[in-house]
Amino acid sequence: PPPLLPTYKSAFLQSCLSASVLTFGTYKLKSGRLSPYFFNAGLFHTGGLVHSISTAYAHALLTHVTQNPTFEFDILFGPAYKGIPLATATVDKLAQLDKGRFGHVSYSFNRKELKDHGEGGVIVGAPLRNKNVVIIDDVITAGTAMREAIEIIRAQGGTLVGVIVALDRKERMSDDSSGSAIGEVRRKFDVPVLSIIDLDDLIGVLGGLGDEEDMGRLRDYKGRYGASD
Ligand code: OMP
Repeated sequence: PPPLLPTYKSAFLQSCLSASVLTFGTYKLKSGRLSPYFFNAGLFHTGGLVHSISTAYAHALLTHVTQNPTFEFDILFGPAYKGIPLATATVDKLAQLDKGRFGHVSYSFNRKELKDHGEGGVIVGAPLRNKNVVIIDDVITAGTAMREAIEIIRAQGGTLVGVIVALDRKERMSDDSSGSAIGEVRRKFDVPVLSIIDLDDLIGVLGGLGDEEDMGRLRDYKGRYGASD
C-alpha cells in the first residue's frame, strides 16, 4: 500500500475530489499537453472550500517552519487574480493556528492594471521592500506565471524566500529538458518550493480507491512528461 498521507493532505485531496476541483478525462493544458487530469482551484469558492484550502496551505507552511526553524517570512504574495483569495485566506488561517508566530504575516498582491491616481502603485497590501516574501499560487506546470510573480517581487525590492502551491504536477518544463519548473525555481533562487499535494500523492490515492483505470492513465502521463526532480 502507498505510504499514509498526513491528515491535512488526505483531507485536502478528499475536498478536491468531492468538489470536482480534481477531475479525470482529457484536458488540454496551457503548454499544449493533453492531460488525463485537471486541477481547477477556481472552484474553491464556497466558505467551506475556502476554509479547506487555506487550512491545507497553512498546515503545509507550519510543517515546513517546524522542520526548518530558521525559515521566516513576512508576506504571502498571491499573484493576481487567482492568488488573491488564497493569500488572504491563508494569512487568516496562519494567525488562527499560531498568533504569536504568524499574526504579523501580511498578504500582498499585484494590480494587473497600473493605477495613476490615489495611492498609485502596483501592490495592494503590504509593500514588499526589504521583506521576506513567499509566493502562494494554485498550480505550476511550465512555470510561466511563476516567473512573472518572481519578477514583480524583485522589481519591488522584496526577497523571495519560498513558494507554495496547492498541486505540484511534477512535469518537465519542455520536451528537451528533464527538469521541472519547480525544480528550476529551487535551483535558480535557492528557495524551498512547497506543495500541499503532488502527482504521486494523487496516483497513490487513486490506487487506494481502486480506480485502476485513472491511475493507469496518470502513470502513463507521468512516464511521458514526468520530471526528474
Ligand atoms: P504555467 O504558467 O505553465 O506554470 O501553468 C499554470 C497555469 O496552468 C495555472 O495557473 C492554470 O491556469 C493552468 N492549469 C490549471 O489550472 N490546472 C492544471 O491542472 C493545469 C494547468 C495547465 O494548464 O497547465
